[in-house]
Amino acid sequence: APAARPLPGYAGFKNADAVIVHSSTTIETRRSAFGSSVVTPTSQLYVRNNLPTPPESIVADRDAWAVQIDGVNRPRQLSLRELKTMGLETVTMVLQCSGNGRGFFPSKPSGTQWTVGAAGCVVWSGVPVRDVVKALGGMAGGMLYMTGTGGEVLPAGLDPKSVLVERSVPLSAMEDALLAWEMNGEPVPLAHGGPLRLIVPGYTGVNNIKYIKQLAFTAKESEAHIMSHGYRISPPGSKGDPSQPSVQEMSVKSWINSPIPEDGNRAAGLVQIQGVAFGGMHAIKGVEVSIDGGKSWKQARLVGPDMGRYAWRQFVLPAQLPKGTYQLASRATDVRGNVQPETRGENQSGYNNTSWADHAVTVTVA
Ligand code: MSS
Repeated sequence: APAARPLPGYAGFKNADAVIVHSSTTIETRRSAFGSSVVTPTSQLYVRNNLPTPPESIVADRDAWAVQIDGVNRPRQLSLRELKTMGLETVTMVLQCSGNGRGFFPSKPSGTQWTVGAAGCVVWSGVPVRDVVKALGGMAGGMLYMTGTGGEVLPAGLDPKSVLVERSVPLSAMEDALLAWEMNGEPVPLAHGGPLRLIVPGYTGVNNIKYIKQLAFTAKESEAHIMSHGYRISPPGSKGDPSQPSVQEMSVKSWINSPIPEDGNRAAGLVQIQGVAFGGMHAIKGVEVSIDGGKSWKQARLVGPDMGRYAWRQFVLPAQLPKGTYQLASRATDVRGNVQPETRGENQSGYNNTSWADHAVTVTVA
């Protein structure tokens, strides 16, 4: 086996045994490392950076970090110190890369070959965006989008629009959005967007802008390439363009984390089949588990605390498994009745894979 890549400096605090380092900007949580405790420890949460990580110096004096708020009646710059006086809320949210599950597309779309580990369930604390808007006199008229801009220093000599990390989401997403300075009980580490990150619950990873330097209410979507052409659901064989849907709301999905082939053979007998399930925008209603590749299903039990509709739930199905080979699959349903589909939605870049068949595992019990 090739030697594992070392952790990049900005992610040196990660648990090297719990992650797969794909590149200096992409780190995936191992399927075997998700555990059964709902919240994903920061030390094993995935990382996806579209640009080099900003220098550590931006987290040296966190309270001094400033974000420009535009598209409100009194636009101005606010420091993190000021934001902390304006409001406080906590939301537990599944942070999931739009490309999570890309590795299961037979077409092998270009990009990181994530399987299940470009996702985690994270507790975020910060000020509700709607409180900030209120404090600045309300939103200016005619605005349709909330547009967040990342604070990276852009590589010189390039058209800024081609590299800038800037994303627009519909105004409806503002309702539960936060400007967050804390995650999992600690100041947000630089690797995950500290000192300040935009959190858009229910929306795919890319919409959650790290080291946010500008939050604007706008009449139009951002013209940055990452918005206009990147992260679009393009038909296979075509290029992204602004007419195609952008990756936004997540939909219902689940997968099994134990038993899995990576953990070696299980002893025959009672096995606790377990995994995670989330609805994206809506809470999970139930999860079914199959041991025969989807021919028959049994209702699993939801385990542990319910951290709200944007969080994931652990599920378990106890099963007596005699010696043999089993195809284990899980299929989640949200409270709106949306059922996780059998097949992926084909698209050029391998986004939004929620197929239960793709996420099934073949396990041998000896
Ligand atoms: N932000 C910024 N500023 N930059 C970058 O690069 N990326 C994205 C988000 N945000 C970025 C941002 C992505 S793309 C993702 S996923 C996320 O983030 C991740 O996170 P973490 O913390 O995990 O790293 Mo895909 O859809």
